[in-house]
Amino acid sequence: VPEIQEAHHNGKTTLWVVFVIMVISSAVFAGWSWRVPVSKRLYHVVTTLITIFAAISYFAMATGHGTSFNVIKIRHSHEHVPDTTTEVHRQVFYARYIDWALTTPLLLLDLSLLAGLNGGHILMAIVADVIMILTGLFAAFGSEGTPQKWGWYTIACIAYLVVIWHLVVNGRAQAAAKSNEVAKFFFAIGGFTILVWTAYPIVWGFADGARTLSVDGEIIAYAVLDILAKPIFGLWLLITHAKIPETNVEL
Ligand code: RET
Repeated sequence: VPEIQEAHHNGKTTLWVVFVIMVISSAVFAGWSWRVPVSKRLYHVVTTLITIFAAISYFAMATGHGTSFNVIKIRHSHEHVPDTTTEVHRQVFYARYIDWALTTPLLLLDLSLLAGLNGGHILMAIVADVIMILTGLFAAFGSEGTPQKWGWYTIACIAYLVVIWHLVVNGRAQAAAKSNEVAKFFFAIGGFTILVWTAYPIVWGFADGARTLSVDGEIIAYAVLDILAKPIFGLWLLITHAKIPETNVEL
């Protein structure tokens, strides 16, 4: 009999709660965008799309879709008798990766516009980010639990370092060129982003990686991070954008 690792009551409830939070955030951000002139709506549009994608993804997960079981075969070797295997079937919510593949580029776009990054740097950061998410997806369904999955994980982490590089080096330099206030705000919200984002690969390591965190624990951990990375990030960005005219983008 395989060991089944899947969502239970607490996990499922959490998915619904976050779904509702994402819907409310989307409504607030969309309503807010109508109150600013069309030419100043870019951050509002990007930020609203982020929570709309998240709401769709959470709806899928809460209704039991966007998920699949990863079958891990664990081999046990014994002396004198043939090897035996046991199986772990762990639920993986691949809907998350679809969400992240769309929303993390949009979050980076928000930060890039804020800093005033040029097109080449924006594209590089976003491509590295998409590579990070897709290789993370390969890691999650990693080859029946073989060490190869940590290979994919390593590639994803390297791609993540490229993303951070763009924010820390290019982002800060460009933001400083805009104004002192923009530089300060970029440092704060960029630092917040790096802290929150870095928690994802850590949670992953205990959840899909080592499988020591239960599926419910994983859902709750990602729920907290998703709320920080999307609605809280968005609120902070839009409120501050309204206060600092140099954050305006003419696009
Ligand atoms: C994975 C596993 C492989 C290694 C790395 C990861 C990084 C994920 C990140 C996700 C960020 C998500 C956000 C979501 C929405 O709000 C794919 C977990 C480095 C950084 C911000």
